[in-house]
Amino acid sequence: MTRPMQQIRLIGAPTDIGASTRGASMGPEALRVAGLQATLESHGLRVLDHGNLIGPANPWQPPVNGYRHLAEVAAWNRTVHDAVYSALTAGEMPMLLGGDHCLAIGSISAVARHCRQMGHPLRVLWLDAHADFNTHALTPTGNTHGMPVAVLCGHGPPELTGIGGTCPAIQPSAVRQIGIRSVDEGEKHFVRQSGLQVFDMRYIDEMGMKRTMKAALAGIDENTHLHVSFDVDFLDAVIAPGVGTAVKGGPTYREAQLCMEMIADTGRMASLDVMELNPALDVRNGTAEVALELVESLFGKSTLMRR
Ligand code: B3U
Ligand code: MN
Ligand code: MN
Repeated sequence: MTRPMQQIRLIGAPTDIGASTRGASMGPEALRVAGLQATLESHGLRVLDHGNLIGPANPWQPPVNGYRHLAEVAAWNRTVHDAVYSALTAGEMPMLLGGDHCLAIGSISAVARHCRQMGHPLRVLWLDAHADFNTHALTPTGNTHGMPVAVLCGHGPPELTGIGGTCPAIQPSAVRQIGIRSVDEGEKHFVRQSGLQVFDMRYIDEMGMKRTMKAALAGIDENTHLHVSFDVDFLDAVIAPGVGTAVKGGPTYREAQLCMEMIADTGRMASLDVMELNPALDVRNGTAEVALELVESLFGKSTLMRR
């Protein structure tokens, strides 16, 4: 923990409006109970908890035209957009506490808007078991937490693609996906067609996490705004059972830790989402604790002084 630190603004988004399982709405509180603010402060970071955003309840209805709860998803994402954008405008580092991953639409569209205004190149690191690149035509579930990357790249309904003021909010070339191991059939073709750079588990197995992260971070410079969208199901299900859609065969604790440390080493992380934590499926809040330990690594916690 060496850098002079920007203030971190915690923004809770307690909803599971885009998810397939209820319970991610309790994610922000689980991170607080695990000691998020005090732990970060113990490393000398300045942290302000802005509390929870408010949005529509989850009506738990079936999909309509390939989307579940589109109006409510749009409302939540507009609110998240505004909260993240005002943190960035205030010069603070937004940390969005999800909530399901559909909320990355609001978060990253705000980050992209800020980057356009400041003239900063944007790099999005998408840490996830899933590509989240479905559309209403491709989705097997209608759940919008399987769609945020596609929406941000301009593929989706205008009430979502337009939230950040410009459609598309980002280009696929800004994104690096890491840890991917569950992609639906139609989604696979669309990922390939879009040119997204995906470092899937096979890549990580063959190359190791060190080379994976070197490749994912290549090309960033001192102007780059690095946004990390951390879906907790990125982690192997053995260490992180408290997520709605756990998938076997993910990064181990050690691989995930190295991934986070290498991100920290860039000194460029300027916004963060911690998503999909589901305390209803967790054991003694252990997944929140693991997520928090990895967030500490993201902010530069290391075993020894680094040269
Ligand atoms: N691809 C599936 C499953 C899924 C995506 N993201 C999560 N689950 N968390 C879908 O529903 O689109
Ligand atoms: Mn996700
Ligand atoms: Mn996921």
